[in-house]
Formats: sequence, C-alpha cells, structure tokens
Amino acid sequence: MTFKKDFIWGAAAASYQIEGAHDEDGKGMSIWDNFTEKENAVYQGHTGQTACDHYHRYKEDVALMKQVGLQAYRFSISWPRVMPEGIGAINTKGIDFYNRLVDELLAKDIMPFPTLFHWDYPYELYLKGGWLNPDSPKWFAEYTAAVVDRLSDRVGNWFTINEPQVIVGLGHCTGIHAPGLQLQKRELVHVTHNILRSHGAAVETIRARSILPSKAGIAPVCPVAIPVDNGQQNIEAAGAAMFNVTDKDLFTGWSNRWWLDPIFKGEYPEDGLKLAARYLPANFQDHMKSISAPTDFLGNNHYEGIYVSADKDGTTRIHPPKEGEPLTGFNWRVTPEGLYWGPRFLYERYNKPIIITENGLSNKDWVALDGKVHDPQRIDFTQRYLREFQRAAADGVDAAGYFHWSIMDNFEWAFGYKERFGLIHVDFQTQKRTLKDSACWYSDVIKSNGKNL
Ligand code: GCO
Repeated sequence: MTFKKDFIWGAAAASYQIEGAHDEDGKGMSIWDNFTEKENAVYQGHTGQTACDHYHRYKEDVALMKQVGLQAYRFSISWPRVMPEGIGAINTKGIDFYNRLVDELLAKDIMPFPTLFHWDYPYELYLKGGWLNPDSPKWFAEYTAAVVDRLSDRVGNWFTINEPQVIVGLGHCTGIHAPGLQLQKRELVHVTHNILRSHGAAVETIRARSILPSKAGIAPVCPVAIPVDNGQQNIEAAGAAMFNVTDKDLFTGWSNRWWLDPIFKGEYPEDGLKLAARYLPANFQDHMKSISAPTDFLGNNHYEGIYVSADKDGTTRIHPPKEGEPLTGFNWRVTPEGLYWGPRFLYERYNKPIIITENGLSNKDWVALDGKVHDPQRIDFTQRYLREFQRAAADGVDAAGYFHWSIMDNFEWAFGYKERFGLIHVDFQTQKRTLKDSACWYSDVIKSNGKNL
C-alpha cells in the first residue's frame, strides 16, 4: 500500500510555540504574552518569550527540515507580529520575517502551508472584546488581506484557523488557555459564531486577493469515536457519537457538527439549533453563505480517540482505558484507529480531501550518552497511526497529506516546555537542535511515500 502520488508529507509548528522574539522588531503583544505573566497559568511560569528562537534560527531550522526530507511545512503567522494592534498599521519588519521564511522554504523546495491564526491573538483587539466583538470577522479579514497581499505570489495553500474547538473550550470556557476566560453559554455561542464568520471571511479574502491559484481550508481538532469492532451497530454508534450535537459538546466547543456543518453545508445542525438558536445573533442566517465559502480540503488535528460500542438497548457505551493501556508522555491514549475512523467519518459526511494537519505524541526524550535522541515510542506511534490513515485511503477516503506535530520540541501552552512533541530535540538552555531517531525514520517514510510503513 502507498499513498497517492501527490500525497503531501510535512510537519507542523506554530508561531508562539517556536518563534520567541516576543517584543522584537515592532511586534505587538498577543494574549499569550499576557497570559504567561499570570501566576500559575503555565507550568513553572514558562513563557514563549524565547521558545526555540526560531525567529533568528529559521535558516538552520529550514535546513534541518530539508535534511528530514519534508515536502511541506505548516507554520503559523503571528497576527500581532504583522499588525501590532491587530488592525491598521502593518509592521513591515514583522511581515518580512515571513517573507524570508517563505523564500528559504522555497529555495529548499519545501512547500509553505501557513495557518493564519494559531491562537496568538492581538492583545489590543482582545481589549476591544476579541472574538466576542461582532466586528472580529472584519478584523480577521483585514489581517488576512495584509498577509495574502504580501505572500500569495509565493504561497498557494492556506489554513485559516487552528483548532477553533480549543479556542472556545480552553480559551473561553475553562480558561486554562489564553485569554483565560470562563464565559456563559450565550457568549460562547457568539465566540463560536464570530470564529466561523472569520474563517469564511478569510477564505473569501484569499480568493479575492491571491496572486497564485489558492487552496484553503480550516484545521480543526475533531473528537473521534472509534467502534470497538466492525459490527454495524458499533460503527453506527461511533458515527452518532461523532456527529450528534449535545448540550455539553456544543457549549464547550467540542461538537463536530456545530462547527463543520456551517462550514461545509451552510447551516447550523437542527439538533444544535434546538439548544442554541436563542443565543445566536438575530441575523445569523445572513452570515451562513460567507461562513460556507467553498474550501478545498478539511484539515484535521488528531491525537487520541475514544472507543465506543452500542449497548443492547441502543445507547452508546464509551469504553474507558483498560488497565495498563499504553499512554503517551501527556498521558493521552494511543488510539491509532482514530486515524482510520476520523478521516472516514469526516470524509463520508463532508466529502472533502482530508489533510492530517497535526498528529504525534509527547514523549520523555533526552540526549543520550551517545549524543543521539532515541525515541522508539514516537516511531511506533506514528507508524501505527499512519498505517490506519493508509487503510482509510485504501477504503476510499481522499487522503491528501500528513503533517507530523511537531517539527521540533516547543512551548506546549499551559504545559510550557515539559512536553516534547518534536521530531527534532531542542535543548532550551543552549538552543542546540538534535535530530531524533524518529526524524530519520520519518525521512524513509517520506522517501517511500509510505510504502515501508
Ligand atoms: C493543539 C495545537 C498544538 C499543540 C499540539 C499538542 O492541538 O493543541 O494545535 O499547538 O501543541 O496539539 O498538544
């Protein structure tokens, strides 16, 4: 088995997690610059002020990407680096960093796949209400235009927003991510609606202004339900668990259909409207056309799924982890079939090529006495997940690409530098990079287009 010929092999990272240079060259403040100053918000008070210092070391990092053999690199653009106040003045030095990065990638034959927004929201716009403000889609479109005008002569692939689920769920509901809010149902629905509108506005802006022919999509993290076996009823139970809208999922940001039906079908799902119509802005229907502006692919970040089966009375049973089941460094479950059933269910419902925009694990990696970083768990994990994605492709899913999370160890949000997700090890004291065993293994996978999995 192989993937299709033009399958895209890459790895991913995000601006606040790797760039550092938090106040350099005119960059504005982001909500993460602010949040990391809050006591006990982040493990050991870590911040992204320096992170991997990628802002200064991007050439070395791109050279390492080349050594791994990446065909594509998914990075994100820091909105406040480009527009310090979020709207208005453009920071030339800030956008120049991305110009140089794109040039460097292209010189090495690596396709740039920028994400316009991966959580480092401009603090100045947060002061104006952030995603709660009905003008926020307009702000996002203005920023998108600034970026597209300057990069789209060389960039043709775009992701709009990373993991809107986490923006709502962790940023605005539980508050364990920036901006650290714990909003009420009505407000959460407004935040969601404005993020959906912003995604649509960004797609429209890309289409209207791109110099190269453009491809665009969103990069959500969709909760995946895995049937415990291939029994028809269990498959149906898993499909229902993935797509039914429940009160709990909708308001906390985790309902797949509440996000994806508007984008791909141009309407909020009926079962969701029963719960939340009264909280939506009165004119929400006027926005659905823009929200569903046609996209080219569906990104999907995937780490762990849940196992489900159908009970005799038809109810869905969720199976907790078994005793002694394998867990990652983060204590997340190892559920490779998620990369079969997630893409399959999503493809069956929305019929868009699926790009895995993130997949990987955190692991307790260190530099061994022999100077190398041995991470057999990462190799085994990735091999298992990729085999399942390949199986999905063999069963008819349009599997278009795979981006490993992450190209290098980085700032893992509320967990600081405790969790290492990289193919490349970073010593955060010296900034020394070391290719892990998994990076060498991944090179071979890319070379064989997955034949050796
Ligand atoms: C996310 C983000 C990444 C994380 C990764 C590991 O999924 O939370 O997109 O920025 O670092 O997922 O948690």
